[in-house]
Amino acid sequence: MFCFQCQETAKNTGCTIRGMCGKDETTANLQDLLIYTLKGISIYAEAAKGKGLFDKKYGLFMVRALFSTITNANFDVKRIMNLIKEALSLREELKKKLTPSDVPDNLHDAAVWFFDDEKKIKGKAQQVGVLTTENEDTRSLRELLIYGVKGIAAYTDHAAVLGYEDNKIYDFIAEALASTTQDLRKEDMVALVIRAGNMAAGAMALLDKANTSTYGSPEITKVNIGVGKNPGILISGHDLKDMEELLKQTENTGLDVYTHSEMLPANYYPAFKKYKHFVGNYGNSWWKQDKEFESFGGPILMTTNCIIPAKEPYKNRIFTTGMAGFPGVKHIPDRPNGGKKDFSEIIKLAKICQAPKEIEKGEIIGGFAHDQVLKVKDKITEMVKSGKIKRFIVMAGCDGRHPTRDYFTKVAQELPKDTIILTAGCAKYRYNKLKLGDIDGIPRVLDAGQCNDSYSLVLIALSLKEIFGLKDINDLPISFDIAWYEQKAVCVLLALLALGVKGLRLGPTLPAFVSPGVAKVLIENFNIKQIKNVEEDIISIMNGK
Ligand code: SF4
Ligand code: SF3
Repeated sequence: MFCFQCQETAKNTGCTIRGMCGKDETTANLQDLLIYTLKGISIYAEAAKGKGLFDKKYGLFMVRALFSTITNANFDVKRIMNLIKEALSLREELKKKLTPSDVPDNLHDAAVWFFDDEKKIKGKAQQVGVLTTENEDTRSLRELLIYGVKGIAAYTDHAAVLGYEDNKIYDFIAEALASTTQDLRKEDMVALVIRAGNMAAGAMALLDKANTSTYGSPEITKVNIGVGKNPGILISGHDLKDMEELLKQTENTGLDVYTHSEMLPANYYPAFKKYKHFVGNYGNSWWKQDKEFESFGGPILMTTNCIIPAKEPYKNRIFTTGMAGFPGVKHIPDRPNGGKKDFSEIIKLAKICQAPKEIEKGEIIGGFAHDQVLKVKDKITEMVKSGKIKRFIVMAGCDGRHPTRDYFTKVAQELPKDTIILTAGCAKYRYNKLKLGDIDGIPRVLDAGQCNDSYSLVLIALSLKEIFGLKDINDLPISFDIAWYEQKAVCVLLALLALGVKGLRLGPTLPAFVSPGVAKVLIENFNIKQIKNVEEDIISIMNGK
């Protein structure tokens, strides 16, 4: 196996024996083959362009399959194997719809390979990995594009679950994947990466529309982080439809519902706040789940990433659904057409569990998505003009295990008191429980929501640019100090670059999949920097550098 798609990759070069995330060799190789087979579908999708043959069915399948390969989403060999078989059958179906003249000569192997024997499929899976692209810069650009596309796919799937789809996104995903089977010039590959950034912004906008039209605009909310006396169900991941159905099915059962990690922002939505048994958030970001799931005591529902290999104390209480999966962990099947998921097994189990063990007390505040922040834009503008707010620092992104991520806690603590931190994603857990105070009633940490709600931060920045009559977003008193871990953060990063953000800091390390040659392009065009140390970075940030 060879996998270097996330920030925790071994030695910051690549996982080769087993993933640092716990992914085993067979799963890693099969995920490579799944991507490879999606490239095959994409080759036919490109050939079918403009004929209306590559319809939503294929697009949505590709999106869900890509989602299953995101870090910490799905470790289940059987599910990945089934997705490969389905991909092969959809590829053949699409191919049959084309006339021979549509199909290019010398088809790439991704478009023609076929086995139905699982042993042979596993053999094939060993031959199609990332390292088959020999040129380091070509490999780097292809993978940067694919990882951005994986993030786009995750957000697109969430929007589709709520009934919001956009064919343009499906078409782009097919174009991007097909491009990685061609020998393109570096400039053309870079251009595709930038287009992926635009598409990423589009996917986040679509998801924002889906979420806010369905559940209302997030509201500024104090979220309880303590526990009640009833047994509870803990829900994690990013899928709001699962949240809705769980809340409905647990009403009047005597059970409480708590969010974990990236589900925390569900607490900000009017449609969820109305449930009395939705009592708050339990715990921190994904990597603390081994301890927190143990002390929670009740069932846990993982709707998406980040799941880590399930530990003994809670192995029989954890469930996956959607594209999440782990071998030996019970999976709640997809909702039937027009129907609902059935969470009755989780509810039954919760009733015989103990109430959660308290690990902290108090409240945290969030819900500063675009709608709420833009309502007070006049006040914010005034505070910037009068010098009460000197600078905004966007510290969105992902959290991770590595101790060097302390950097983000320390930056939050040591930034001057006249700065505001804008955040989204699970990166916030590095500082959202610190007492950082407020500026004239505006908290110094404004949490917009999940990682996809970075879109809100972009809207806020673009609106401030208008208000101040600036031509360039980089002329605003805003700095970007982004924490990354998995591929959704890559998607958010590409969106920021496509929107013209320059001088962004990224950490704790630069991605292993960015070759020195590609790093040079990113530095020359976007002045991307790796985080250094707290003191130097704060000085530079405050100087707008
Ligand atoms: Fe390694 Fe990350 Fe890939 Fe897991 S997802 S195998 S930790 S690079
Ligand atoms: Fe976190 Fe996995 Fe990325 Fe949605 S839950 S931000 S790491």
